[in-house]
Amino acid sequence: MKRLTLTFGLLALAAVLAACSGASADNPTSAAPAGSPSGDAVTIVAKDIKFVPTAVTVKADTAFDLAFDNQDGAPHNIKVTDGSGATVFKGEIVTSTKVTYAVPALPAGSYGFVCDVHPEMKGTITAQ
Ligand SMILES: [Cu+2]
Repeated sequence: MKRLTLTFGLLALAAVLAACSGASADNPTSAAPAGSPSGDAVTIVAKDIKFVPTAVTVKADTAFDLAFDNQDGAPHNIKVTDGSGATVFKGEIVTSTKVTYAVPALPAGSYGFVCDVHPEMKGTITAQ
């Protein structure tokens, strides 16, 4: 019984540590305006089952950080597809949180982005 208690205590501690480190990583409160192509960072917000903005521009042939701010209680992600519909990037599905996706360099062209959970949530990415 004592051993069981100790094991549970360690698990609880690990859970607390994981929660803490996650929270601090998610809290750099630098508020760049959504969608502005400032530098190499791009922000897309998901709110009310919609993406804001629905069109973003990035630098071609340059990997970039895509800040994804899901403000909904519903799960969303961002999947990037090329002109033929092939997936070129797939972000993890998150709920009520902000994450940063590392998107690989995109050759110049037009791309689509969509939520895997809600196919009606769509937008376009222009790499130029
Ligand atoms: Cu969604």
